[in-house]
Amino acid sequence: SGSDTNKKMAGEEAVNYIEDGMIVGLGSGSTVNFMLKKLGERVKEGLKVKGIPTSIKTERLARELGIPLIESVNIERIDLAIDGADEVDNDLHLLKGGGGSLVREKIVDEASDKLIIIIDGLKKVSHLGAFSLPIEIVPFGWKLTEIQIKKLGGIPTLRKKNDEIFVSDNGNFILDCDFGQITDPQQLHYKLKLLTGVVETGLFVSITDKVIIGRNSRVDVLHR
Ligand code: DER
Repeated sequence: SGSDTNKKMAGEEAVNYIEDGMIVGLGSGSTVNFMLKKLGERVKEGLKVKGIPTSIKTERLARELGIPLIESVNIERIDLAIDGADEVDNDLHLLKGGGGSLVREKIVDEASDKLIIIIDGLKKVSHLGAFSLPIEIVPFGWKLTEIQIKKLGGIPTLRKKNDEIFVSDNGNFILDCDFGQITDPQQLHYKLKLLTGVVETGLFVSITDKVIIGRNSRVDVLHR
């Protein structure tokens, strides 16, 4: 599909920013999967990298592709993280979590010296919020947390997968919350993060260095 072509272009362009000897944060999602396939080729050609995966699905694919991985407990710094996003606004703030990996993604992405986001053009928006905001919450008392989120103006939906409650790699639930247009992502993130049952939100504010956009059969690069 058109967006696959765009995702592939963006993903493969991002690999050009990976230098020999780097520790690289490996994001999650279908755009990142295109990046991983290209990175696997470069590793076969001799590129020396160590990857830190942000989800079990990324870990599996990276292993399949022969990309050397480092244990998360041993990680002390990350040179470059490459990740996808569901929406990117004009200040390069992100709405992420569509794939359910937002907690490990944010741990890696915010710790990294550099963060490159790879998207197809459809995800570049003027304001975040057309896509519901994923919020990872503790399963205990999840309906009480849901009530707190409603008080902040959100309309939460418990994420399901094949009619079962979706459980993240960290054993938590995810509420996909409609807040309408999000004009101040920092403020909304802070308010949500204060709620006891909230583990993390999909608002990645002021941490992106570069966005590589695949659109109209070319790649555009945006800098913060
Ligand atoms: O969950 C996430 O934040 C992922 O990055 C994901 O939403 C990006 O999705 P895609 O690359 O499959 O479109």
